[in-house]
Amino acid sequence: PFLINVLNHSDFEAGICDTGFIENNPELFKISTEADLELRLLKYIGEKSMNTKSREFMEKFDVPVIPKVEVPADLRGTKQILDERGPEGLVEWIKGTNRLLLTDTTMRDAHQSLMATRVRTNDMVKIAKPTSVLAKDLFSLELWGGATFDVAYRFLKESPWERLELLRKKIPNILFQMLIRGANGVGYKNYPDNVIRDFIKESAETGIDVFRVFDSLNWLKGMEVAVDEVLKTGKVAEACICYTGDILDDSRDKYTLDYYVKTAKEIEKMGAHILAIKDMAALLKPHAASKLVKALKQEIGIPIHFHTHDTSGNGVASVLMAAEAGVDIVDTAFNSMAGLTSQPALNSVVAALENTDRSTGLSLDGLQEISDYWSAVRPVYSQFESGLKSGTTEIYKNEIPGGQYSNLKPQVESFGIGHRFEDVKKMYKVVNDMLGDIVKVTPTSKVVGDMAIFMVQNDLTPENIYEKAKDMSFPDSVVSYFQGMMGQPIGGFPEELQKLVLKGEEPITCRPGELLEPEDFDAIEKYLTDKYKIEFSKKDVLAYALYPKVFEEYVEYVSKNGSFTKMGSDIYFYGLNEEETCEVEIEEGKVLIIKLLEIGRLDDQGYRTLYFEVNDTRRAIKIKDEN
Ligand code: 3PY
Ligand code: ZN
Repeated sequence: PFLINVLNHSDFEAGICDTGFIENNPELFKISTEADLELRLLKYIGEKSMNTKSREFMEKFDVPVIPKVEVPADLRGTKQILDERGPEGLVEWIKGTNRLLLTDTTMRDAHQSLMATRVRTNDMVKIAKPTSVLAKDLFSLELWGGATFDVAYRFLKESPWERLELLRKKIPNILFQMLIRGANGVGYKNYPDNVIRDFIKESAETGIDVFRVFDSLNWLKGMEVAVDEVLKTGKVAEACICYTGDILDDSRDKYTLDYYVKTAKEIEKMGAHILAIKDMAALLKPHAASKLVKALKQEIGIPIHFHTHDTSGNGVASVLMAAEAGVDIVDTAFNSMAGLTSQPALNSVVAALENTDRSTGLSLDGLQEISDYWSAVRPVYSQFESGLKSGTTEIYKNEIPGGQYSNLKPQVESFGIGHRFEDVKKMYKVVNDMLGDIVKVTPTSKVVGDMAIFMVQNDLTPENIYEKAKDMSFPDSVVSYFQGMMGQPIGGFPEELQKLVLKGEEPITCRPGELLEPEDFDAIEKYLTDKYKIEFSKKDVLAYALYPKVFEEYVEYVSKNGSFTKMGSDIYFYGLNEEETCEVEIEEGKVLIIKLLEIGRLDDQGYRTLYFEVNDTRRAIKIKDEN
């Protein structure tokens, strides 16, 4: 690139150059970083174009239409209510509102549960402004937390913090909500208290308003630190009862109506502003939803927010019955991103309640445009979908959470036993029974999933495991669970199995945070700065504290290959076909028009030359053919 800059320089062309030419023209080097950016971009697109098997699907992608909107000068929403009146004022407002309030989960749980959390920031940012106008009467947008943090760094090579900042700028009027796994933060294990506290502080400062906090065993101690910290930030603390079992089935006596009411009362006592019923595996049947909400409404005074999935096909029915029973807020997703393992359909709920006393106040025309946008975005991610084509009542048996379902299949495949997915699902229930019927949600759902895969892989059964697995080491998550590092399950651990897994090690019974040394953030910052010779923010340090390996791999990837966050997702995943053109924004306002002219013949070293046209200039680049 440097040589090109020299040759293109006007002084050089005019022959006016002496020995000071290079020293006097520092821009020669500046342009070279741009050329370098271009080179890395072509390399990325070239590799995808040549080596992605499913590139032929490209033609089927429609260009998503971004609705045109005028932003009114007085655009207001729930965010302004919180900012002006504080969380207590917001709670009063919710209580005084009779319309059913809706949360849209498209940018968090919906894609987590449908397509393994792979939706990229770019696709979210494009629809952000229209969402702020056309869906201004939503209660909140759930768009952060859960698995999005990890997946953004790990698979999409983008910063989840940057995603939050960008969305916040474009949506100033609707509450932003995140899911936080209590002491497990946005990870799969307990973290030291100062990691949880500082993470919440930083998230609140960056734009999160409503923190939905849960514990994966409904162990209230596991939520205490997180709820306490949210209360300190002045944001909204929404604490969960995770729903499992079936309150309509008298033969299941572990998770009864009384159990949920008692837990909800304790949550109210903790100081939570809102109670969430977190039905992560879509087990709360319509009549059970009505029964539970009615009972809770009688026993607690804080608003109730209902979260469910549609895996059984009963999701909208459960939402409507909860609404009739007086629930305040429900989670839904725009229709094209709803249903099955995702949330019940937002537009359908809005339509169903029009002209009733629980009418949502949202306008269907605008919501349709947003749904159409997501409908065109979705096919790009089809490679990550689970293949589930219809609602299934089998979920009432295996109790697999929606967010885990779309991940479980690739996980099973990665162990080379993809053909035994059905066996793994059956084993999931067997393992749950072996553990004494536990609440299953991240990370305990992963414990059950990992253990189920381990059992299928090794032909283990509840009967032969004590003999056959005597000398086997169990998956890390299973060991950590039995050590007590994810908290204490209701009814305790099954002792014999615990002994088999721990092999003599003593489990803990206190809160893991009491034993974990506080994280030394300054030491992390020093380590990262010394190693990579660039500046790291508190956000980066927290990301490292949560996911050291994943974060470092992200830093290394971006410094080696560049950042492709502004590239359209079709190109990002599939590259270009010959003769096809795309536009890529390399920085704010700077766009490259890239055409793939031809993929050349295979040379004897296994490389091909790819010919591109970039803003009318021809470029050639050699790439290894991995096919
Ligand atoms: C998560 O923890 O990511 C979940 O979605 C749990 O339901
Ligand atoms: Zn969920």
